Amino acid sequence: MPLESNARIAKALAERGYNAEREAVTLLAGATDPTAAIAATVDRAPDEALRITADHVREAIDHTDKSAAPPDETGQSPVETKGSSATEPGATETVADPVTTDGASAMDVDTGAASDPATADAPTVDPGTADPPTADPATADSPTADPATTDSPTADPATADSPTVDSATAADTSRDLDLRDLEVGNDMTGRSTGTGEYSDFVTTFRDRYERLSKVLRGRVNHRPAEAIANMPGGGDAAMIGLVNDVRSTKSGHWLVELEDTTGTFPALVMKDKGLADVVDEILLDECVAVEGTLADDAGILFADSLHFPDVPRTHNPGGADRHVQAALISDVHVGSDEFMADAWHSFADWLHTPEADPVEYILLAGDMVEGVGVYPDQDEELDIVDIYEQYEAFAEHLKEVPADTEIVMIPGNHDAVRLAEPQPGFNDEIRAIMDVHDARIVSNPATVSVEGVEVLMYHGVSLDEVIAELPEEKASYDEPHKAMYQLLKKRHVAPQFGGHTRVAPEERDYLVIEDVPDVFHTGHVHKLGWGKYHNVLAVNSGCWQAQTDFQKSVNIDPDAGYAPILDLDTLDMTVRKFS
Ligand code: D5M
Ligand code: FE
Ligand code: ZN
Repeated sequence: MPLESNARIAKALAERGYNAEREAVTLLAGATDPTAAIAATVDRAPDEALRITADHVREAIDHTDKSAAPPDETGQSPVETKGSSATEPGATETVADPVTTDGASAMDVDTGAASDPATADAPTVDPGTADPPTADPATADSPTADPATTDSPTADPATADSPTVDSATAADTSRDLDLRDLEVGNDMTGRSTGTGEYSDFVTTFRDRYERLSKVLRGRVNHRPAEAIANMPGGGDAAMIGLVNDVRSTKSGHWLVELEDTTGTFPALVMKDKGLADVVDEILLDECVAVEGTLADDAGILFADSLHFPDVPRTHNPGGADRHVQAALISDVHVGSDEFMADAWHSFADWLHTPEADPVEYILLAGDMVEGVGVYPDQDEELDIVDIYEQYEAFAEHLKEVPADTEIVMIPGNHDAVRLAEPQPGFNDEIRAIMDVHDARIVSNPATVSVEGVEVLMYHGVSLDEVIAELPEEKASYDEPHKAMYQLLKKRHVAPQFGGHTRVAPEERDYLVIEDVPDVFHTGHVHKLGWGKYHNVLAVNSGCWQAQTDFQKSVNIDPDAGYAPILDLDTLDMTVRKFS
Protein backbone atom coordinates (compact mmCIF):
# COMPACT_ATOMS: atom_id res chain seq x y z
CA MET A 1 0.00 0.00 0.00
CA PRO A 2 1.48 3.36 -1.00
CA LEU A 3 2.38 5.96 1.57
CA GLU A 4 -0.11 8.28 -0.17
CA SER A 5 -2.92 6.44 1.53
CA ASN A 6 -4.49 8.55 4.26
CA ALA A 7 -4.38 5.68 6.69
CA ARG A 8 -0.68 5.19 6.16
CA ILE A 9 -0.03 8.88 6.62
CA ALA A 10 -1.98 8.89 9.86
CA LYS A 11 -0.04 5.88 11.02
CA ALA A 12 3.29 7.43 10.04
CA LEU A 13 2.41 10.49 12.11
CA ALA A 14 1.21 8.34 14.99
CA GLU A 15 4.53 6.54 14.98
CA ARG A 16 6.19 9.91 15.42
CA GLY A 17 3.91 10.60 18.35
CA TYR A 18 1.43 12.90 16.64
CA ASN A 19 -2.27 12.97 16.34
CA ALA A 20 -3.41 14.65 13.13
CA GLU A 21 -6.31 16.67 11.88
CA ARG A 22 -8.01 14.88 9.04
CA GLU A 23 -7.40 17.80 6.70
CA ALA A 24 -3.71 17.65 7.56
CA VAL A 25 -3.66 13.99 6.59
CA THR A 26 -5.46 14.72 3.35
CA LEU A 27 -3.00 17.47 2.49
CA LEU A 28 -0.03 15.23 3.17
CA ALA A 29 -1.55 12.42 1.12
CA GLY A 30 -1.90 14.83 -1.77
CA ALA A 31 1.62 16.20 -1.57
CA THR A 32 4.00 15.50 -4.43
CA ASP A 33 6.31 13.65 -2.10
CA PRO A 34 4.35 12.61 0.99
CA THR A 35 7.40 11.17 2.73
CA ALA A 36 9.25 14.46 2.41
CA ALA A 37 6.14 16.42 3.34
CA ILE A 38 5.71 14.39 6.53
CA ALA A 39 9.34 14.91 7.44
CA ALA A 40 9.09 18.66 6.76
CA THR A 41 5.86 18.97 8.71
CA VAL A 42 7.13 17.11 11.74
CA ASP A 43 10.34 19.09 11.55
CA ARG A 44 8.60 22.44 11.49
CA ALA A 45 5.74 21.67 13.87
CA PRO A 46 5.99 23.59 17.15
CA ASP A 47 7.71 21.62 19.90
CA GLU A 48 4.62 21.58 22.08
CA ALA A 49 2.28 20.41 19.30
CA LEU A 50 0.55 17.10 19.95
CA ARG A 51 -1.68 17.35 16.96
CA ILE A 52 -0.60 18.15 13.41
CA THR A 53 -2.97 20.68 11.90
CA ALA A 54 -3.59 21.61 8.29
CA ASP A 55 -1.80 24.88 8.96
CA HIS A 56 1.31 23.04 10.09
CA VAL A 57 1.28 21.09 6.84
CA ARG A 58 0.67 24.14 4.66
CA GLU A 59 3.43 26.01 6.34
CA ALA A 60 5.86 23.14 5.95
CA ILE A 61 4.96 22.57 2.33
CA ASP A 62 5.06 26.29 1.59
CA HIS A 63 8.44 26.52 3.15
CA THR A 64 9.79 23.52 1.29
CA ASP A 65 8.32 24.84 -1.88
CA LYS A 66 9.78 28.32 -1.47
CA SER A 67 13.20 27.06 -0.72
CA ALA A 68 13.20 24.47 -3.46
CA ALA A 69 11.14 25.80 -6.33
CA PRO A 70 9.67 29.01 -7.75
CA PRO A 71 6.23 29.96 -6.45
CA ASP A 72 3.28 28.38 -8.12
CA GLU A 73 2.16 30.70 -10.88
CA THR A 74 -1.48 29.83 -10.59
CA GLY A 75 -1.52 31.25 -7.14
CA GLN A 76 -3.03 28.05 -5.82
CA SER A 77 -1.63 26.12 -3.01
CA PRO A 78 1.48 24.30 -4.07
CA VAL A 79 0.05 21.08 -2.75
CA GLU A 80 -0.66 18.78 -5.61
CA THR A 81 -3.91 16.98 -5.16
CA LYS A 82 -3.49 13.52 -6.40
CA GLY A 83 -6.58 12.07 -4.87
CA SER A 84 -6.93 9.89 -1.89
CA SER A 85 -6.23 6.24 -2.23
CA ALA A 86 -9.94 5.66 -2.54
CA THR A 87 -9.75 7.08 -6.01
CA GLU A 88 -6.59 5.37 -7.07
CA PRO A 89 -6.81 2.61 -9.60
CA GLY A 90 -6.88 -0.70 -7.90
CA ALA A 91 -8.39 0.68 -4.75
CA THR A 92 -11.56 1.95 -6.31
CA GLU A 93 -13.33 -1.31 -6.66
CA THR A 94 -12.46 -2.37 -3.18
CA VAL A 95 -13.99 0.60 -1.48
CA ALA A 96 -17.44 1.32 -0.30
CA ASP A 97 -20.13 -0.48 -2.13
CA PRO A 98 -22.88 0.74 0.05
CA VAL A 99 -26.07 -1.13 0.63
CA THR A 100 -28.35 1.29 2.32
CA THR A 101 -31.49 0.86 4.17
CA ASP A 102 -33.80 2.95 2.13
CA GLY A 103 -34.86 5.39 4.77
CA ALA A 104 -36.41 4.63 8.09
CA SER A 105 -39.27 2.63 6.66
CA ALA A 106 -36.97 -0.14 5.60
CA MET A 107 -35.89 -0.59 9.15
CA ASP A 108 -39.26 -0.15 10.73
CA VAL A 109 -40.20 -3.74 10.24
CA ASP A 110 -41.49 -5.11 13.46
CA THR A 111 -41.51 -8.83 13.65
CA GLY A 112 -43.90 -9.48 16.45
CA ALA A 113 -43.05 -12.13 18.96
CA ALA A 114 -45.81 -14.40 17.87
CA SER A 115 -46.20 -13.03 14.38
CA ASP A 116 -45.82 -15.05 11.25
CA PRO A 117 -42.15 -15.70 10.75
CA ALA A 118 -42.65 -15.88 7.00
CA THR A 119 -43.51 -12.22 6.84
CA ALA A 120 -40.67 -11.27 9.08
CA ASP A 121 -38.24 -8.64 8.37
CA ALA A 122 -36.46 -7.22 5.56
CA PRO A 123 -32.74 -7.36 5.33
CA THR A 124 -32.10 -10.87 4.29
CA VAL A 125 -28.81 -12.29 3.35
CA ASP A 126 -28.97 -14.36 0.25
CA PRO A 127 -26.54 -17.22 0.57
CA GLY A 128 -26.81 -18.01 -3.11
CA THR A 129 -25.15 -14.90 -4.41
CA ALA A 130 -21.52 -14.04 -4.49
CA ASP A 131 -22.28 -10.75 -2.84
CA PRO A 132 -24.08 -12.02 0.22
CA PRO A 133 -25.66 -9.14 2.09
CA THR A 134 -27.92 -8.02 -0.71
CA ALA A 135 -31.46 -7.18 0.05
CA ASP A 136 -34.16 -9.54 -1.05
CA PRO A 137 -35.82 -7.84 -4.02
CA ALA A 138 -39.00 -9.81 -3.50
CA THR A 139 -39.61 -8.22 -0.13
CA ALA A 140 -41.20 -4.85 -0.58
CA ASP A 141 -39.77 -3.50 2.63
CA SER A 142 -36.24 -4.59 2.03
CA PRO A 143 -33.46 -2.11 2.13
CA THR A 144 -32.43 -1.89 -1.46
CA ALA A 145 -28.99 -1.30 -2.76
CA ASP A 146 -29.71 1.93 -4.51
CA PRO A 147 -26.48 3.54 -5.57
CA ALA A 148 -28.33 6.72 -6.43
CA THR A 149 -29.13 7.36 -2.82
CA THR A 150 -25.59 7.05 -1.72
CA ASP A 151 -22.55 9.02 -2.40
CA SER A 152 -20.38 6.18 -3.48
CA PRO A 153 -16.74 6.93 -4.04
CA THR A 154 -16.74 4.20 -6.65
CA ALA A 155 -18.97 6.24 -8.89
CA ASP A 156 -16.47 8.01 -11.04
CA PRO A 157 -12.81 8.05 -10.20
CA ALA A 158 -12.31 11.16 -12.26
CA THR A 159 -14.78 13.24 -10.35
CA ALA A 160 -14.64 11.47 -7.07
CA ASP A 161 -13.57 13.59 -4.21
CA SER A 162 -9.96 14.37 -4.67
CA PRO A 163 -8.85 16.38 -1.73
CA THR A 164 -8.51 20.01 -2.56
CA VAL A 165 -7.21 22.65 -0.32
CA ASP A 166 -10.29 24.75 -0.22
CA SER A 167 -12.11 25.89 2.82
CA ALA A 168 -15.08 23.63 2.16
CA THR A 169 -12.91 20.61 2.77
CA ALA A 170 -11.40 22.24 5.78
CA ALA A 171 -14.81 22.95 7.19
CA ASP A 172 -15.99 19.36 7.20
CA THR A 173 -12.83 17.79 8.41
CA SER A 174 -12.72 19.07 11.93
CA ARG A 175 -14.62 17.05 14.47
CA ASP A 176 -15.78 18.68 17.61
CA LEU A 177 -14.70 16.30 20.34
CA ASP A 178 -16.75 18.24 22.88
CA LEU A 179 -19.95 17.03 21.25
CA ARG A 180 -19.11 13.44 21.97
CA ASP A 181 -20.74 11.44 24.68
CA LEU A 182 -19.74 7.87 25.39
CA GLU A 183 -20.43 6.02 28.60
CA VAL A 184 -19.89 2.41 29.45
CA GLY A 185 -22.23 0.60 31.82
CA ASN A 186 -22.32 -2.96 33.10
CA ASP A 187 -18.58 -3.53 32.58
CA MET A 188 -17.69 -6.43 34.86
CA THR A 189 -13.95 -6.20 34.29
CA GLY A 190 -12.22 -6.53 37.65
CA ARG A 191 -15.46 -7.51 39.37
CA SER A 192 -15.36 -11.24 38.86
CA THR A 193 -16.10 -12.98 42.14
CA GLY A 194 -16.79 -16.51 40.99
CA THR A 195 -14.69 -19.32 42.35
CA GLY A 196 -16.47 -22.02 40.34
CA GLU A 197 -18.10 -23.46 43.47
CA TYR A 198 -21.59 -24.92 43.23
CA SER A 199 -22.90 -22.16 45.49
CA ASP A 200 -21.73 -19.56 42.95
CA PHE A 201 -23.97 -21.10 40.33
CA VAL A 202 -26.90 -20.97 42.72
CA THR A 203 -26.25 -17.25 43.28
CA THR A 204 -26.05 -16.55 39.54
CA PHE A 205 -29.30 -18.35 38.82
CA ARG A 206 -31.05 -16.66 41.74
CA ASP A 207 -30.03 -13.32 40.35
CA ARG A 208 -31.22 -14.32 36.90
CA TYR A 209 -34.55 -15.39 38.35
CA GLU A 210 -34.93 -12.25 40.47
CA ARG A 211 -34.30 -9.85 37.64
CA LEU A 212 -36.15 -11.63 34.85
CA SER A 213 -39.15 -12.64 36.95
CA LYS A 214 -39.53 -8.94 37.75
CA VAL A 215 -40.01 -8.30 34.05
CA LEU A 216 -42.73 -11.00 33.89
CA ARG A 217 -44.46 -10.20 37.16
CA GLY A 218 -46.72 -7.52 35.78
CA ARG A 219 -48.10 -9.88 33.19
CA VAL A 220 -49.16 -12.87 35.28
CA ASN A 221 -50.50 -13.36 38.77
CA HIS A 222 -47.89 -15.91 39.69
CA ARG A 223 -47.35 -18.08 42.76
CA PRO A 224 -44.23 -19.85 43.96
CA ALA A 225 -43.89 -23.53 43.04
CA GLU A 226 -44.32 -24.55 46.68
CA ALA A 227 -47.57 -22.59 47.03
CA ILE A 228 -48.99 -23.97 43.79
CA ALA A 229 -48.39 -27.51 45.03
CA ASN A 230 -50.54 -26.69 48.07
CA MET A 231 -53.37 -25.07 46.16
CA PRO A 232 -56.68 -26.86 45.70
CA GLY A 233 -56.89 -28.55 42.31
CA GLY A 234 -58.98 -27.30 39.42
CA GLY A 235 -58.35 -23.55 39.75
CA ASP A 236 -56.32 -21.06 37.72
CA ALA A 237 -52.64 -20.69 38.52
CA ALA A 238 -49.51 -19.13 37.10
CA MET A 239 -45.84 -19.65 37.74
CA ILE A 240 -42.64 -17.92 36.75
CA GLY A 241 -39.55 -20.07 36.64
CA LEU A 242 -36.36 -21.06 34.92
CA VAL A 243 -36.88 -23.89 32.45
CA ASN A 244 -35.53 -27.10 33.94
CA ASP A 245 -36.66 -29.45 31.25
CA VAL A 246 -38.76 -29.61 28.08
CA ARG A 247 -39.93 -33.00 26.82
CA SER A 248 -42.49 -34.10 24.31
CA THR A 249 -44.82 -36.77 25.55
CA LYS A 250 -45.87 -39.94 23.75
CA SER A 251 -49.17 -38.36 22.80
CA GLY A 252 -47.51 -35.29 21.26
CA HIS A 253 -47.94 -32.84 24.12
CA TRP A 254 -45.06 -31.14 25.87
CA LEU A 255 -44.01 -31.26 29.47
CA VAL A 256 -42.23 -28.11 30.64
CA GLU A 257 -40.73 -28.19 34.09
CA LEU A 258 -40.14 -24.85 35.76
CA GLU A 259 -38.01 -24.06 38.79
CA ASP A 260 -38.14 -21.10 41.13
CA THR A 261 -36.52 -20.45 44.48
CA THR A 262 -39.02 -22.70 46.27
CA GLY A 263 -38.98 -25.76 44.06
CA THR A 264 -40.04 -27.15 40.70
CA PHE A 265 -43.45 -27.62 39.12
CA PRO A 266 -44.50 -29.31 35.88
CA ALA A 267 -46.64 -27.68 33.20
CA LEU A 268 -48.28 -29.64 30.44
CA VAL A 269 -48.69 -27.87 27.12
CA MET A 270 -51.38 -29.71 25.16
CA LYS A 271 -50.78 -30.01 21.45
CA ASP A 272 -54.19 -28.49 20.61
CA LYS A 273 -53.49 -25.22 22.44
CA GLY A 274 -51.76 -23.61 19.46
CA LEU A 275 -48.57 -23.17 21.46
CA ALA A 276 -46.27 -25.36 19.35
CA ASP A 277 -44.62 -22.30 17.91
CA VAL A 278 -43.90 -20.94 21.38
CA VAL A 279 -42.65 -24.27 22.73
CA ASP A 280 -40.28 -24.41 19.77
CA GLU A 281 -38.59 -21.29 21.05
CA ILE A 282 -37.99 -22.48 24.60
CA LEU A 283 -34.38 -22.90 25.65
CA LEU A 284 -33.26 -24.58 28.84
CA ASP A 285 -32.53 -22.31 31.82
CA GLU A 286 -34.36 -19.32 30.44
CA CYS A 287 -36.98 -17.54 32.50
CA VAL A 288 -40.61 -17.90 31.38
CA ALA A 289 -44.11 -17.58 32.79
CA VAL A 290 -46.85 -20.17 32.35
CA GLU A 291 -50.51 -19.55 33.02
CA GLY A 292 -53.19 -22.24 33.10
CA THR A 293 -55.44 -24.47 35.13
CA LEU A 294 -54.33 -26.83 37.85
CA ALA A 295 -55.17 -30.50 37.54
CA ASP A 296 -57.73 -31.77 40.04
CA ASP A 297 -54.98 -33.25 42.19
CA ALA A 298 -52.92 -30.04 41.82
CA GLY A 299 -50.01 -32.13 40.54
CA ILE A 300 -49.62 -30.44 37.17
CA LEU A 301 -50.49 -27.15 35.49
CA PHE A 302 -52.31 -27.36 32.16
CA ALA A 303 -50.89 -24.43 30.26
CA ASP A 304 -53.08 -21.94 28.43
CA SER A 305 -50.34 -19.45 27.70
CA LEU A 306 -46.59 -19.08 27.90
CA HIS A 307 -44.73 -15.78 28.15
CA PHE A 308 -41.14 -14.70 27.56
CA PRO A 309 -39.83 -11.61 29.37
CA ASP A 310 -39.50 -9.98 25.94
CA VAL A 311 -39.03 -6.38 24.85
CA PRO A 312 -42.11 -4.18 25.11
CA ARG A 313 -43.44 -3.07 21.73
CA THR A 314 -43.62 0.41 23.09
CA HIS A 315 -39.84 0.65 23.40
CA ASN A 316 -38.84 4.12 22.32
CA PRO A 317 -35.21 4.23 21.21
CA GLY A 318 -33.00 7.23 21.88
CA GLY A 319 -31.01 9.05 19.24
CA ALA A 320 -28.13 11.47 18.87
CA ASP A 321 -29.10 15.08 18.45
CA ARG A 322 -26.67 15.59 15.59
CA HIS A 323 -25.66 13.65 12.50
CA VAL A 324 -22.99 11.27 13.74
CA GLN A 325 -22.28 7.64 12.94
CA ALA A 326 -20.75 4.51 14.42
CA ALA A 327 -19.14 1.62 12.55
CA LEU A 328 -20.30 -1.67 14.10
CA ILE A 329 -17.67 -4.27 13.34
CA SER A 330 -16.26 -7.45 14.83
CA ASP A 331 -14.14 -10.53 14.12
CA VAL A 332 -11.02 -8.96 12.69
CA HIS A 333 -8.96 -12.12 13.33
CA VAL A 334 -5.54 -10.54 12.89
CA GLY A 335 -2.91 -13.27 12.90
CA SER A 336 -4.93 -15.63 10.74
CA ASP A 337 -3.67 -16.48 7.27
CA GLU A 338 -7.11 -15.45 6.14
CA PHE A 339 -7.16 -12.00 7.77
CA MET A 340 -8.14 -9.66 4.92
CA ALA A 341 -5.54 -6.95 5.32
CA ASP A 342 -6.43 -5.25 2.03
CA ALA A 343 -10.09 -4.96 2.96
CA TRP A 344 -9.11 -3.56 6.35
CA HIS A 345 -6.77 -1.01 4.71
CA SER A 346 -9.58 0.05 2.38
CA PHE A 347 -11.90 0.49 5.35
CA ALA A 348 -9.31 2.47 7.28
CA ASP A 349 -8.63 4.58 4.21
CA TRP A 350 -12.27 5.26 3.70
CA LEU A 351 -12.49 6.44 7.30
CA HIS A 352 -10.08 9.21 6.34
CA THR A 353 -12.27 10.49 3.52
CA PRO A 354 -14.73 13.36 3.99
CA GLU A 355 -17.57 10.94 3.41
CA ALA A 356 -16.64 9.12 6.59
CA ASP A 357 -16.36 12.30 8.58
CA PRO A 358 -19.47 11.51 10.66
CA VAL A 359 -18.05 8.10 11.64
CA GLU A 360 -16.76 9.19 15.02
CA TYR A 361 -17.19 5.87 16.80
CA ILE A 362 -16.11 2.32 16.14
CA LEU A 363 -17.65 -0.49 18.17
CA LEU A 364 -15.70 -3.73 17.97
CA ALA A 365 -17.57 -6.79 19.17
CA GLY A 366 -14.74 -9.24 19.76
CA ASP A 367 -12.33 -11.63 18.06
CA MET A 368 -9.74 -8.92 17.52
CA VAL A 369 -7.13 -11.58 16.84
CA GLU A 370 -7.19 -15.18 15.68
CA GLY A 371 -5.73 -16.44 18.93
CA VAL A 372 -3.95 -19.73 19.35
CA GLY A 373 -5.29 -23.20 20.02
CA VAL A 374 -8.92 -22.16 19.52
CA TYR A 375 -9.79 -25.12 17.31
CA PRO A 376 -7.99 -28.28 16.13
CA ASP A 377 -5.08 -27.71 13.70
CA GLN A 378 -5.57 -23.95 13.91
CA ASP A 379 -1.79 -23.47 13.89
CA GLU A 380 -1.70 -24.56 10.26
CA GLU A 381 -3.68 -21.45 9.36
CA LEU A 382 -1.81 -18.94 11.51
CA ASP A 383 0.16 -16.11 9.97
CA ILE A 384 1.36 -14.99 13.41
CA VAL A 385 1.77 -17.77 15.96
CA ASP A 386 2.45 -15.68 19.05
CA ILE A 387 -0.64 -14.27 20.73
CA TYR A 388 1.13 -11.08 21.87
CA GLU A 389 2.46 -10.50 18.39
CA GLN A 390 -1.07 -10.93 17.10
CA TYR A 391 -2.22 -8.11 19.37
CA GLU A 392 0.74 -6.00 18.30
CA ALA A 393 -0.23 -6.48 14.67
CA PHE A 394 -3.84 -5.70 15.52
CA ALA A 395 -2.76 -2.49 17.24
CA GLU A 396 -0.87 -1.49 14.09
CA HIS A 397 -4.04 -1.95 12.08
CA LEU A 398 -5.97 0.08 14.59
CA LYS A 399 -3.51 2.91 14.14
CA GLU A 400 -4.66 3.23 10.55
CA VAL A 401 -8.01 4.43 11.84
CA PRO A 402 -8.27 8.23 12.28
CA ALA A 403 -6.68 9.07 15.61
CA ASP A 404 -9.68 10.97 16.90
CA THR A 405 -12.09 8.05 16.49
CA GLU A 406 -13.64 6.75 19.71
CA ILE A 407 -13.23 3.00 19.94
CA VAL A 408 -14.98 0.53 22.23
CA MET A 409 -13.84 -3.09 22.29
CA ILE A 410 -15.14 -6.23 23.95
CA PRO A 411 -13.39 -9.61 23.76
CA GLY A 412 -14.56 -12.68 21.84
CA ASN A 413 -13.84 -16.38 22.07
CA HIS A 414 -10.61 -16.05 20.07
CA ASP A 415 -9.23 -13.37 22.39
CA ALA A 416 -6.80 -13.80 25.23
CA VAL A 417 -9.27 -13.73 28.10
CA ARG A 418 -11.23 -16.50 29.83
CA LEU A 419 -13.66 -18.23 27.50
CA ALA A 420 -16.52 -18.38 29.98
CA GLU A 421 -19.02 -15.53 29.84
CA PRO A 422 -19.12 -12.86 31.05
CA GLN A 423 -15.61 -12.31 29.72
CA PRO A 424 -13.71 -9.53 31.49
CA GLY A 425 -11.94 -6.91 29.37
CA PHE A 426 -8.32 -7.64 28.50
CA ASN A 427 -5.59 -7.80 31.14
CA ASP A 428 -3.07 -5.00 31.55
CA GLU A 429 -0.45 -6.62 29.36
CA ILE A 430 -2.79 -6.88 26.37
CA ARG A 431 -4.28 -3.46 27.12
CA ALA A 432 -0.82 -1.95 26.99
CA ILE A 433 -0.29 -3.45 23.56
CA MET A 434 -3.64 -2.18 22.32
CA ASP A 435 -3.19 1.25 23.83
CA VAL A 436 -4.17 2.96 20.63
CA HIS A 437 -6.59 5.89 20.34
CA ASP A 438 -7.45 5.53 24.03
CA ALA A 439 -9.76 2.67 23.13
CA ARG A 440 -12.22 1.65 25.84
CA ILE A 441 -11.74 -1.98 26.59
CA VAL A 442 -14.67 -3.51 28.42
CA SER A 443 -16.24 -6.86 29.18
CA ASN A 444 -18.30 -9.13 26.97
CA PRO A 445 -21.18 -8.33 27.21
CA ALA A 446 -21.24 -4.63 28.00
CA THR A 447 -23.63 -1.78 27.48
CA VAL A 448 -22.45 1.43 25.92
CA SER A 449 -24.36 4.66 25.70
CA VAL A 450 -23.30 6.57 22.60
CA GLU A 451 -24.79 10.05 22.31
CA GLY A 452 -28.12 8.90 23.69
CA VAL A 453 -28.19 5.54 21.90
CA GLU A 454 -28.00 2.55 24.23
CA VAL A 455 -25.97 -0.20 22.59
CA LEU A 456 -25.69 -3.70 24.00
CA MET A 457 -22.46 -5.27 22.78
CA TYR A 458 -22.09 -9.02 22.97
CA HIS A 459 -19.65 -11.19 21.02
CA GLY A 460 -22.27 -13.79 20.15
CA VAL A 461 -21.11 -17.30 21.03
CA SER A 462 -24.64 -18.24 22.17
CA LEU A 463 -25.94 -17.47 18.67
CA ASP A 464 -24.46 -20.80 17.55
CA GLU A 465 -26.54 -22.46 20.21
CA VAL A 466 -29.73 -20.57 19.41
CA ILE A 467 -29.26 -21.44 15.74
CA ALA A 468 -28.65 -25.10 16.55
CA GLU A 469 -31.62 -25.40 18.90
CA LEU A 470 -34.35 -23.46 17.14
CA PRO A 471 -36.07 -24.15 13.83
CA GLU A 472 -34.45 -22.69 10.71
CA GLU A 473 -37.07 -19.95 10.21
CA LYS A 474 -36.51 -18.60 13.72
CA ALA A 475 -32.73 -18.58 13.69
CA SER A 476 -30.21 -19.38 10.99
CA TYR A 477 -26.70 -18.40 9.93
CA ASP A 478 -28.14 -16.64 6.91
CA GLU A 479 -30.29 -14.43 9.10
CA PRO A 480 -28.25 -14.02 12.27
CA HIS A 481 -30.32 -11.01 13.37
CA LYS A 482 -33.28 -13.35 13.90
CA ALA A 483 -31.25 -15.38 16.36
CA MET A 484 -30.53 -12.06 18.07
CA TYR A 485 -34.28 -11.37 18.27
CA GLN A 486 -34.59 -14.56 20.30
CA LEU A 487 -32.00 -13.33 22.79
CA LEU A 488 -33.87 -10.04 23.09
CA LYS A 489 -37.09 -11.95 23.66
CA LYS A 490 -35.46 -13.97 26.42
CA ARG A 491 -33.81 -10.83 27.80
CA HIS A 492 -30.63 -12.83 28.20
CA VAL A 493 -27.60 -13.06 25.92
CA ALA A 494 -26.79 -16.70 26.71
CA PRO A 495 -29.79 -18.40 28.30
CA GLN A 496 -28.79 -22.02 27.99
CA PHE A 497 -26.29 -23.28 30.50
CA GLY A 498 -24.00 -26.28 30.20
CA GLY A 499 -24.02 -26.50 26.44
CA HIS A 500 -21.83 -24.93 23.81
CA THR A 501 -21.66 -21.55 25.52
CA ARG A 502 -19.57 -21.55 28.62
CA VAL A 503 -20.90 -19.47 31.46
CA ALA A 504 -18.95 -18.48 34.56
CA PRO A 505 -20.83 -18.17 37.83
CA GLU A 506 -20.79 -14.69 39.31
CA GLU A 507 -22.70 -13.07 42.15
CA ARG A 508 -24.71 -11.29 39.50
CA ASP A 509 -25.92 -12.66 36.19
CA TYR A 510 -24.21 -10.16 33.92
CA LEU A 511 -25.78 -11.85 30.90
CA VAL A 512 -29.31 -10.71 31.75
CA ILE A 513 -30.56 -7.96 29.41
CA GLU A 514 -31.97 -5.84 32.19
CA ASP A 515 -32.46 -2.59 30.31
CA VAL A 516 -33.83 -2.77 26.80
CA PRO A 517 -31.13 -1.52 24.44
CA ASP A 518 -31.78 0.62 21.37
CA VAL A 519 -29.19 -1.33 19.40
CA PHE A 520 -27.99 -4.88 19.97
CA HIS A 521 -24.58 -5.49 18.37
CA THR A 522 -23.05 -8.94 18.03
CA GLY A 523 -20.59 -10.77 15.77
CA HIS A 524 -19.06 -14.24 16.06
CA VAL A 525 -21.02 -16.09 13.38
CA HIS A 526 -19.17 -14.14 10.63
CA LYS A 527 -22.47 -13.38 8.92
CA LEU A 528 -23.88 -9.96 8.24
CA GLY A 529 -27.51 -9.38 9.10
CA TRP A 530 -29.64 -6.70 10.63
CA GLY A 531 -33.24 -5.90 11.34
CA LYS A 532 -35.58 -4.46 13.94
CA TYR A 533 -37.30 -6.34 16.70
CA HIS A 534 -39.85 -4.31 18.69
CA ASN A 535 -37.96 -1.12 17.81
CA VAL A 536 -34.59 -2.56 18.82
CA LEU A 537 -32.08 -2.64 15.97
CA ALA A 538 -30.20 -5.93 15.95
CA VAL A 539 -26.95 -5.90 13.98
CA ASN A 540 -24.62 -8.80 13.51
CA SER A 541 -21.35 -7.66 11.95
CA GLY A 542 -19.63 -9.77 9.35
CA CYS A 543 -15.90 -10.33 9.69
CA TRP A 544 -12.49 -9.46 8.22
CA GLN A 545 -11.40 -13.02 7.73
CA ALA A 546 -11.89 -15.00 4.53
CA GLN A 547 -13.15 -18.56 4.84
CA THR A 548 -10.72 -20.74 6.75
CA ASP A 549 -10.24 -24.43 5.97
CA PHE A 550 -11.87 -25.14 9.26
CA GLN A 551 -14.92 -23.06 8.36
CA LYS A 552 -15.04 -24.79 4.99
CA SER A 553 -15.16 -28.13 6.75
CA VAL A 554 -18.16 -27.02 8.82
CA ASN A 555 -19.83 -25.21 5.91
CA ILE A 556 -19.49 -21.63 7.13
CA ASP A 557 -19.49 -19.14 4.26
CA PRO A 558 -18.49 -15.85 5.89
CA ASP A 559 -19.53 -12.30 4.96
CA ALA A 560 -16.10 -10.73 5.03
CA GLY A 561 -15.02 -7.13 4.53
CA TYR A 562 -18.26 -5.32 5.31
CA ALA A 563 -18.69 -2.41 7.68
CA PRO A 564 -22.22 -1.69 8.90
CA ILE A 565 -22.44 2.04 9.54
CA LEU A 566 -25.12 3.17 11.96
CA ASP A 567 -26.64 6.65 11.94
CA LEU A 568 -26.85 7.49 15.60
CA ASP A 569 -29.44 10.17 14.99
CA THR A 570 -31.91 8.09 12.94
CA LEU A 571 -30.75 4.51 13.69
CA ASP A 572 -30.66 3.85 9.93
CA MET A 573 -27.99 1.52 8.67
CA THR A 574 -25.73 1.60 5.66
CA VAL A 575 -23.50 -1.33 4.90
CA ARG A 576 -20.25 -0.65 3.10
CA LYS A 577 -18.24 -3.27 1.36
CA PHE A 578 -14.47 -3.16 1.33
CA SER A 579 -13.56 -6.48 -0.19
O1 D5M B 1 -16.60 -18.35 14.94
C1 D5M B 1 -16.92 -18.33 13.58
C2 D5M B 1 -18.04 -19.27 13.31
O2 D5M B 1 -17.50 -20.60 13.27
C3 D5M B 1 -19.12 -19.31 14.37
O3 D5M B 1 -20.39 -19.42 13.79
C4 D5M B 1 -18.85 -20.53 15.13
C5 D5M B 1 -18.23 -21.43 14.12
N1 D5M B 1 -17.38 -22.37 14.83
C6 D5M B 1 -16.29 -22.07 15.54
N2 D5M B 1 -15.78 -23.16 16.11
C7 D5M B 1 -16.57 -24.19 15.75
C8 D5M B 1 -16.57 -25.60 15.99
N3 D5M B 1 -15.63 -26.19 16.74
N4 D5M B 1 -17.53 -26.33 15.41
C9 D5M B 1 -18.47 -25.76 14.65
N5 D5M B 1 -18.52 -24.46 14.37
C10 D5M B 1 -17.59 -23.68 14.93
P1 D5M B 1 -15.19 -17.94 15.52
O4 D5M B 1 -15.44 -17.57 16.93
O5 D5M B 1 -14.66 -16.82 14.74
O6 D5M B 1 -14.32 -19.14 15.39
FE1 FE C 1 -14.88 -14.71 14.95
ZN1 ZN D 1 -16.14 -15.74 17.74
